[in-house]
Amino acid sequence: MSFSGSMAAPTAENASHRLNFVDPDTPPDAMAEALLEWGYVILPELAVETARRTHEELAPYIDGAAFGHDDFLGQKTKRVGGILQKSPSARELVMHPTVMALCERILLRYAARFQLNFSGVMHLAPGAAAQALHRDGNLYPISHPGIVTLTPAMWALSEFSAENGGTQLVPGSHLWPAEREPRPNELVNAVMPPGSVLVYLSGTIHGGGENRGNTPRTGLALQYSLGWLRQEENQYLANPPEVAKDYPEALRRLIGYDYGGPYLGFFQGDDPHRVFEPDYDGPALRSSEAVDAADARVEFLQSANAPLTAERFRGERED
Ligand SMILES: O=C(O)CCC(=O)C(=O)O
Repeated sequence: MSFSGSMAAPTAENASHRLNFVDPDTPPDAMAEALLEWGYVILPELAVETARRTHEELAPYIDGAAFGHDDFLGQKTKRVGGILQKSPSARELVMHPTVMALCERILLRYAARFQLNFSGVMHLAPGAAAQALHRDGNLYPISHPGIVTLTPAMWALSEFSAENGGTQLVPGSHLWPAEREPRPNELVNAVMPPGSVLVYLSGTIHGGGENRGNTPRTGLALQYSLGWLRQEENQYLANPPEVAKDYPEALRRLIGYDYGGPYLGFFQGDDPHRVFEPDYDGPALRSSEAVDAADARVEFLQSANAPLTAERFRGERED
């Protein structure tokens, strides 16, 4: 399969014709710039084998899941959460270095740490209706347009097509005024083969597509958020210490067994990582040098509504 992308800014004219495919080997700064420009990027076939294993490990849970009880959750959509405990391979996807590089460049502007916010399968059976378009950032009481609070990643575990409900997106909508509604020709479907990932922003308008085909569309949503925000999915219940102790330390920290910033989230006055080291007997500092150093680079928010644009991101690197 070949992909044609474009780094030109999205307009109503080009949005319906082109998808913002970015070669996974693109340097992370340029990838972040494309994400900030379009509000999303699709990285084709980034982790095909890991996604295949993840799908296989999650299949029994998807089979046993119930359909949604309302239109937003989808009467023909199955959802499965707590993915990390269920799928060892998903633990690799959640820490994929390319996705981490994007989160670092965007979320670490506003927080000393970023964290896993949500893990969930979104499985659209044939006949699933299109979901209402929305911005994930509306989870928090910060009006749009504003800072980036989330960088959601949607991994294609099956093929994503326009026919089977590939996520609908509105390119450029992360910078639109809140009241602007998309016209039909401004919508695109994320079309991507299994193992690809769609990464978008808290302000990007999107929603599950309509599945007009005869095979299910299965996506794995892994969302990341600023470390000082409450996580959408309770990661400590989804991954209690007796389970998380078997995960790599970097993953434990990513799901929240870490500071969210200086003085945020400590345990017994210290790094929450301490829960895995009962004999630890260091000083109870309520922060660490690494967190303090990261915090020193965080923008102190004069306003949560100052948008992060690609121009600003590019200009700062050129300075
Ligand atoms: O299924 C999808 O493609 C997106 C679903 C979504 O955005 C949601 O459930 O909030």
